[in-house]
Amino acid sequence: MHSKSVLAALLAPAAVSAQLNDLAVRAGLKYFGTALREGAINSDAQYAAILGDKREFGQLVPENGQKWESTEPTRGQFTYTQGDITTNTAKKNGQGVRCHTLVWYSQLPSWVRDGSWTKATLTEVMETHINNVMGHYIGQCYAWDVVNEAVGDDGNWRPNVFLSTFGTDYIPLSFNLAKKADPNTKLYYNDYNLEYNGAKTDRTVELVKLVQAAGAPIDGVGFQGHLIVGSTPSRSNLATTLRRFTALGVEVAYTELDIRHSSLPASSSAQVTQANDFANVVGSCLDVAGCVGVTVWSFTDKYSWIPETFPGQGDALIYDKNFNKKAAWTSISSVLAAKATGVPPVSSTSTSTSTSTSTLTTITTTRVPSSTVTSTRTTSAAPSSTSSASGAEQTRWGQCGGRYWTGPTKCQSPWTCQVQHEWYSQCL
Ligand code: 9MR
Repeated sequence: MHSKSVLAALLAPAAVSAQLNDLAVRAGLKYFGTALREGAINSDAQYAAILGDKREFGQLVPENGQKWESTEPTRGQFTYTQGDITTNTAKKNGQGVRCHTLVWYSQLPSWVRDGSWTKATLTEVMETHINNVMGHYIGQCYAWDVVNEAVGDDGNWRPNVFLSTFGTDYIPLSFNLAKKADPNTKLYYNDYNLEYNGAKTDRTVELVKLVQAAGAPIDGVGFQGHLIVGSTPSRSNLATTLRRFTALGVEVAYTELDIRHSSLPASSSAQVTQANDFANVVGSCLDVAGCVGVTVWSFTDKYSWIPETFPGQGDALIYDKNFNKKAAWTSISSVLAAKATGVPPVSSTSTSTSTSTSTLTTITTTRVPSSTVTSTRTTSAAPSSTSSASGAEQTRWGQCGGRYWTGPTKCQSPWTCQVQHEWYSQCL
């Protein structure tokens, strides 16, 4: 290489893509992550390629592989085949891991759930389980969801074998056992519907105080973020709710984010709403010191728990079933880039000068076409930063520019390359 170009390469800023984890880190978060579906990673190469790109997802969570029914289906017999899929994938790709979950009423084998226990015998069972599982993954988990979903939807303590044996004492007990098993990981309480700031949220505030009052360690609260398009709270209300917990001295994160359409197919305006809902959730995390990251509960509509649980609903994620980036992906990218660069999202088609949240609303609206999205795009959703522009034309919705972008800069007709922000131009 010519010495001048060597020098130029050395002096160039580290290549940063406009992908979500890179932007999230530049925006001050620790990661942007995704759940890993154990059944898909070895059978779906496109899924594996996007999930394994750490510029896009800096952190993985096993969707099911570390749960009690997977790790200790029979008393005293531990198996890590499923859980290791995630840690091995993360290791291979240089990604971090959130670990999920230890003490939960669901996906709990019947030998625990239906056993007849005293405090002493159930303590022994919990201690053995926590020691083994945390011991196996020691040093690999940024955080562990120690207790999951201990509060019912009505705000009362959720009935389960742990509550009936110990009362709420099982909660600080679980955190104490976890601390002994791995003193260096972050210990989280994790639940859904905390975002609405209602009775369930109040009880969860009480839970954190109860653990702290018992002298047990708790480092974080996970907001699962299983939300509904059009019913997602505003960015400022979400931030207010997150702050109820950071005020108690714990960190917070969105741990299982998805925003489902309640009927399908989603109209184009519902897709705009979904994009704005995602931007508001991610934006609220950016607005709160102590919100460390966002994890989506799978990234593609091809693999999601929702249709099984809520028939007729879904398309709740940021890539569609064919691995095309959705408007929701773009809106998240915009809100992260705005924070990363200190520049509110701007659009060549927007003249708004209002605050970043409402500007984003305007911009996102301009990004989504009036017809139903029927993208036929087949390009990789994670374009390589080393690919050449060499005359190739990007398809509708694809990236066509932005700082450090080295992929195609022209769009297929009739789409034109529109600047969304410094980091991202898109064929629209
Ligand atoms: O996504 C998980 C799905 O594959 C399982 O069938 C389901 C069983 O309960 O659990 C799903 O993940 C849940 C997570 O572990 C805890 N919060 C709610 C998630 C969605 O149900």
